[in-house]
Amino acid sequence: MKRSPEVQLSARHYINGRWETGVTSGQSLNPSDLRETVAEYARADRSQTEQAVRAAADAFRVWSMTTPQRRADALDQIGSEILARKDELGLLLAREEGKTLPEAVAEAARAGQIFKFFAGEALRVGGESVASLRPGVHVDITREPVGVAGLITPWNFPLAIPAWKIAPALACGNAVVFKPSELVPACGWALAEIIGRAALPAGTFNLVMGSGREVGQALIEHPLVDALSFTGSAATGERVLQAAAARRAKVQLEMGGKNPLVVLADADLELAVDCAVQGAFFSTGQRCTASSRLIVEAPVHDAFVARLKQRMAALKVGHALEPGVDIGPVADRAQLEENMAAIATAREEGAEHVYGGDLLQRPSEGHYMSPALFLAQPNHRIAREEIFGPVACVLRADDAEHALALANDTPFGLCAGICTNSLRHAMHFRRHARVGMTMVNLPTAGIDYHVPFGGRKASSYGAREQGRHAAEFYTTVKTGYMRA
Ligand code: TXE
Repeated sequence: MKRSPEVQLSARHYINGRWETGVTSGQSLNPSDLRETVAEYARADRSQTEQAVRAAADAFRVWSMTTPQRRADALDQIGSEILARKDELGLLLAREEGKTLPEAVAEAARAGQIFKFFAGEALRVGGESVASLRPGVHVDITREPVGVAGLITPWNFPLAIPAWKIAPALACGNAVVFKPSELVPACGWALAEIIGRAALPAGTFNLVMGSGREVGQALIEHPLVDALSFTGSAATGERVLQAAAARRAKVQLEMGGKNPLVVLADADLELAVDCAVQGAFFSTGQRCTASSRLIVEAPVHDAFVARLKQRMAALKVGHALEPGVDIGPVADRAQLEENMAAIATAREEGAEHVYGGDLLQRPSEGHYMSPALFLAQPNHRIAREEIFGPVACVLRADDAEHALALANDTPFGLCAGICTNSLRHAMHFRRHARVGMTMVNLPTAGIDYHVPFGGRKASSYGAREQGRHAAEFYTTVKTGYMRA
């Protein structure tokens, strides 16, 4: 097995164009091998966060007046460097977050592609001209940058999620203060290190690391932060929303999911099982788009469960850098404990255990567990609450209409998938699933970067992320009237 390198990074904040040590420091560990410290990182307090916000507010005056070409060139340079270094960045990601090396390298490449995409978008921020109701008057509608964007990200996609917030923010002319999750500071730092080389005016992009309670809270409450984009838990999202609303800041939230994958009796069963395995268990189930509710029509229920169980037994759980591993470790101890507690609750509530859900020993000490599958009732907590681990349940549906009703019976509304060979059922499901994204004969997880991402209900709030729609959040509309 390939051993992870022993290199330990020293990750500092990036504030006003300078690398700064923290008020205190912390360590990130490799969840595949807890003996390995991945990074020693700087932790900020409120006053250091304040410095970053002030630097961004000053830089905004300069950056917001740069030409689209300048912004496009900077983003293109960042994207090129990420792509050129995707293997190295992927290795760091796999070591720090625990997703398998191929998944991690693909995510690093995705981050590069996102910067490239928004390099183009910097040139395309436009407006419209409208005939006025009054003679001799011209009306135009333009988009301007919002100001300082506070970007708060989780640990599960430590390169791609920051990229899909930072790139559109900069493309539209905003200044950025970026706070990555405490679990993955080295990935945040690696991105900042590349962005720092793109010759942006000092203060245009700032990285501050540290706790959510201190750094995150300081950012969401700061009166100079004009826009807040957050991805993480529902509880923290609620806090961000309240803080933003209290001072009328623009806000965008991406939170959890409890995404259904419906399998109808006419589906290609092999394809449906593939979709379930990929959607529920890859990336260790740590995706807000994970298929954690598998809703299966009665005639194929037992055959589906039997095949899925067989496939699960063949999945290899292990060190993220080991070739052939399908599922890496859980990202940290707290998440592993939550997964185990959810499994215990499922058993207590009477969900029928089908497979897995056990702690596993591997040659290196890490947060390993086998993927878990239960047969559940719609009222079981395993069928209602986001677990954020490799844990899925199967719900039995009487027919397609019942399957749709079960799919919508959730507080969440991020993504919903259906496996069917019927165009009629597929179209009906796409129209009536109360979510932001639908998938037909595809896993619920796995998205394109050039189209909108986001959901409804408890999953998301505010404008969509990604693609051209990202400009909705990172710009503000101005209507100009003029008599010539
Ligand atoms: O989230 P938090 P965590 C869900 C998933 C997981 C749970 C906990 O269910 O088990 O969230 O993960 C910052 N003010 N998702 O603890 O705490 C924090 O430092 C401002 C789903 O990582 O919400 C981090 O940078 N910021 C999700 C970010 O918020 C604060 C992906 C997210 O942390 C803050 C990850 C505060 N008061 C977890 N407190 C998805 N939708 O994909 C914390 N933060």
